[in-house]
Amino acid sequence: MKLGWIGLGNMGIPIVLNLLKAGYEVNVYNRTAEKGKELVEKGATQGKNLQEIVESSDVVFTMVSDDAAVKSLYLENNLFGLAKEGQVFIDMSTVSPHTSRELFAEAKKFNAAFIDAPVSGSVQPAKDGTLIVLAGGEESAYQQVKKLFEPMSKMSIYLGESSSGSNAKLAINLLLGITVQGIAESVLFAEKQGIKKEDMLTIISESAVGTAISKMKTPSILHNEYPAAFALKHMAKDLRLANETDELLPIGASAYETFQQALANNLGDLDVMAVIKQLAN
Ligand code: NA7
Repeated sequence: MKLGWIGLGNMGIPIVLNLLKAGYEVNVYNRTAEKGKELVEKGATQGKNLQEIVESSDVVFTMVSDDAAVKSLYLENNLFGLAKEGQVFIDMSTVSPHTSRELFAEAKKFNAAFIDAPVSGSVQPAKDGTLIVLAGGEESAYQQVKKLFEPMSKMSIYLGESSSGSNAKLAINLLLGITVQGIAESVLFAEKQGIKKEDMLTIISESAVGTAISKMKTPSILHNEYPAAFALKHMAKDLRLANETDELLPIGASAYETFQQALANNLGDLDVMAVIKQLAN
C-alpha cells in the first residue's frame, strides 16, 4: 500500500519514521519543505505538491496543527477533488468534532472516505510507536486501513460515526488538562503549608492518585524547567474546542479558563505542566 503523508510537525515526523521502519512506501509533503529532509534520508519520497501526494497514494494521512490548517488543506486546496474513487483520507490532527463532520460530508461528495483519527500521546509515544489512535467514520473504511495504525500505536479503537475520534480526543485531553492542573495545585498548596515540592511529588506519585503523568512531570517541576513534550498551547486549543461544545462540567470549565490565561501570559510554547507557573502567580 502506498501512503501519502501531509504535515511534518513534531508528531508527523516520528510517525512517518515508524511507517518507513515497518516497510511502507511513504510520499511526504509539508508546507515548509525542509522538514522532509530527514525522512527522505530514511527512505521516504517527498512530493512537490498536494496533487502529487494524493495521486501517488492509496491512503492519504494529514496531521497538521488545527482546524484552520486542516480546512485549508481539504477545502481551500480541494484534496477530495483530486481523489480516486473510494480513496481513504485519514486526518490525525486534533480538530473540532464539527470540522471532522464537515470534512466527512465533503468527502462523500467526491466518493472518497474520510476518517477522523486523532491520537492520545505526544512526541515520545509517537517515537516509541505507542500512541492510541481514536477513530471515527465509516467502519468499513476503518477496517480497510486499521493495519496502518499498527506501526505507530499500541492500539487503535473504532468509536463510531464521523467525529467520534475527535470527541474522544477532546475527552481524554480534558482529563489530561485537569490532571496536570490538579498536580500543580496540590504541589503549590502543599508548598504554602511548608511541605517541600520534592516530598509532595513523591507522595503524589506513590499514592493511589499517582499517574504516569505525575512521574513524568516531576523532574520539570523540581527544576522549574518546562521544555515542551506536549505544548501548553495545544492543551489550551483542545480545552477551547471542548468548551465550544458548551458541555464542560465545573472542573473542566475551570481548567479551560486557567489554560487560556496561561496562553495569554505567553506560556504557550512551554510544556503543558508550565500551567503551574500560571497558578503560582
Ligand atoms: P506542530 O509541530 O506544531 O506542527 C504543525 C504542522 O502543521 C506543521 O507540519 C505545519 O507546517 C502544519 N501546518 C500548520 N498550518 C498549516 C497550514 N495552514 N497549511 C498546511 N500545513 C500547516 O504540531 P504537532 O505535530 O505537535 O501536532 C499535530 C497535531 O496533533 C495537532 O493537531 C496537535 O494538537 C496534535 P509548517 O512546518 O509550519 O510549514
